[in-house]
Amino acid sequence: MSTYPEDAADQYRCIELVLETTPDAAVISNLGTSSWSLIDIEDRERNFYMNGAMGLTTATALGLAISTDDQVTVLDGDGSLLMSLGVLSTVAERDPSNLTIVVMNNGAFETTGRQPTLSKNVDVGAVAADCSLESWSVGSTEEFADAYAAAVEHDGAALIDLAVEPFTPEDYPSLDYAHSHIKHRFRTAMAGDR
Ligand SMILES: Cc1ncc(C[n+]2csc(CCOP(=O)(O)OP(=O)(O)O)c2C)c(N)n1
Ligand SMILES: [Mg+2]
Repeated sequence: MSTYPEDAADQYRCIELVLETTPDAAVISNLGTSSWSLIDIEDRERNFYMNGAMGLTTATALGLAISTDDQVTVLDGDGSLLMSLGVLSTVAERDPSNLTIVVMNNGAFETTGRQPTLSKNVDVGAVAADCSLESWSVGSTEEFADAYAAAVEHDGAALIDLAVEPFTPEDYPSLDYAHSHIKHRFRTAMAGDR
């Protein structure tokens, strides 16, 4: 059974909005559909694709956010975040103002065949708030645009629990970069203006 509303947000369009709103942000994308969408929209040097590694997207972004002043935006998945939900308490404690977490909550392990996740039982926005993290729960592309702008402006870390329709690009580009290439390209881009 689907757990997302009929009129849930469009994941692809929301990622386009992220790049339009914060064109210079470092974007850390969950493996699978988030990374496939991101690379299809724009294969930027400041994209870090979590190619193969599930459950560590937000933790990786937290480490980055406390080591740079630049905007860091995470495109996590509901399945991935639920694997390591405790990271939200650490994010809230460090509270870096340059960190924005977007949870692409499609209620499914979409990348591996749309098996249901347990996000149907978890109010991710409420969990984040309970960890003392600023959070928004939104369910449409229009609401996302406003929430993302507010989250980036917020003086502290912020999370957006975004209900999205399950989405797998029909003709997504294969993400066949070596892991070392992704790391080196990203690190060079981030260190470039230092
Ligand atoms: C530790 C680990 N467990 C399982 C997998 C297999 N796997 C790859 S993508 C994926 C689903 C990810 O679900 P979610 O984070 O909700 O993202 P979505 O696919 O819905 O965009 C799974 C189970 C993996 N790569 N690593
Ligand atoms: Mg998912």
